[in-house]
Amino acid sequence: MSASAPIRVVSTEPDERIFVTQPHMAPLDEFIPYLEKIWESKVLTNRGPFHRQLETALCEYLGVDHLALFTNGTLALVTALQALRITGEVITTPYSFVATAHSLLWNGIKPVFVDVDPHTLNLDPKKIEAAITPQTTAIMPVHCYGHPCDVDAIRAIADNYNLRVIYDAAHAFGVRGQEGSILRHGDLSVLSFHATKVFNTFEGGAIICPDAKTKQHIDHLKNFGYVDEVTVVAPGINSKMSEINAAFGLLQLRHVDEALAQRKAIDALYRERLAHVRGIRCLADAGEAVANYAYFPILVENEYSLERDALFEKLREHGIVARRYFYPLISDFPMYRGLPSANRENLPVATDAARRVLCLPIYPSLAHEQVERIVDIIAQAA
Ligand code: T4K
Repeated sequence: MSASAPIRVVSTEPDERIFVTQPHMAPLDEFIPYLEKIWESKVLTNRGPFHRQLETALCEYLGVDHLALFTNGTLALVTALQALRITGEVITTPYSFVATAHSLLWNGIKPVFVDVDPHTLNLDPKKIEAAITPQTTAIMPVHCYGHPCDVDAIRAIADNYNLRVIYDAAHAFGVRGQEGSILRHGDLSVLSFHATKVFNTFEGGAIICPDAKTKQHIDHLKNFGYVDEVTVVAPGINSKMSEINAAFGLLQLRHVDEALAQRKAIDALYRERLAHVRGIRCLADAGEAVANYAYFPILVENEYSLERDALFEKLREHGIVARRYFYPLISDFPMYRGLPSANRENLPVATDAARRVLCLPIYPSLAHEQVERIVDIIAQAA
C-alpha cells in the first residue's frame, strides 16, 4: 500500500443493544493536544512525563500517598504478591473475576477459598480463621462491586496471625469509607483501569503503596527489576503503563466526577423502580461514605417468577446484555475445582449468589429512559 492510500477502516454496524457497561471517554478533541506532546517529545514509555503526572494526580484524587501505575490490574496483582514475597497459601474469595486467583497461581501460590458474607458478597471475616494453616501467609480480599470489605475485622485477623493483606480493589476506584480512602487499607491495594471500569485508561492498573520505599521496589519490579543501566535487583516483569495510556488517564480524571454523578443517578433510579418488583433484591451498599456505583447487581430471589438464567435470556431477547458477574465461581473453573476449599459445601453463600446474581447495565451515558425500559422488562416478567 502506498503512503497516500486511504486507510480502510473495518466497517462496524451500529449495535443497538445495551451492554452491561460502556467505557466513559473524554471528548476526542481534548485528547489531541496530549498526543501532540507525545509526538513532539518522542517519549512513549518508561516513566515519561505523563506517567509521572498521572501518578501524582491519582494520589491527590484518591487520597493516597504513593501509587505505581501498571499496564493492567492483573499484572499489578501478580507484582503486588511478588513485592511482599508471598508464598505458600493465600486466603481469598471465590466470588470475583478469575484474575484474583490467577495472580496467585502465576506466583506458585495455593489459593484457599473462603465463603462470602451474604449482605456484601465480600470475603466473610468470620470464616477466615478456620481456613488458616501454618502455610498461610496472606489474605487477598476483593472489594466486590466497589463495596468495601470489613477492613477492620480483616486487619485484626491478619495482625493476630501475622499475615499480609493485599486488597484486590479493581472495582474500588474513588471509594471512601468513614475514615477516608478504602485504598489505604491492607499492605497493598490494587486497582484496575480497564475499559469496563469507572475510571479507565483503555487498559491499566495501579498498586497503592504505603511508603516511598515500597513504591520504589514495585517500580523496579514492573521494569524488569532494573535499578539502573547495570543493576538488576529482581527477576521483574515489564508491566509499565505507556505514555499514551497515562495521558488519556490525565484527561479522564478531569471528567471522572461528572461520570460518577451520572452513575449515582442511575443507581438511585434502579433502586427506586426495582423496590416495587417482588423477588428482585438490589445489593445494598456496604456502608461506604462515598460509593462509585461501578456495577448494579441484583439478586433474583425465589419469589420472582423466573429463575436468574431465564431473566438473563429474556433481557437478551430485548437487546439488554446484562452479565452474570460472578458466575461461575472462580472455584468452579478447572484449574481450581480440585482444591479442597473449592468444594461447594465450603462455599454455600457464594454458590447461592452466583446462581442468583445479574449485573444490570450501568454507565454514565445510559439514558434514564433506557433504565426505565430495563426495569419494565424485569417487572413485566415478574
Ligand atoms: N480483579 C477483579 C476483581 C476484576 O474484576 C478484574 C477485571 C481484575 C482483577 C483484572 O483487572 P484487569 O487486568 O482487567 O485490569 C471484564 C474485564 O475484561 C475485566 O477487566 C473485569 N475485571 C471483568 C469483571 O469484566 P469481560 O470478559 O466481562 O469483558 P467484556 O469484554 O465482555 O466487556 C463487557 C462489556 O463491556 C461488553 O459487553 C461491552 C463493553 N465494552 C467492553 C470493552 C472491553 C465496551 O463497550 N468496550 C470495550 O472496550 O471482562
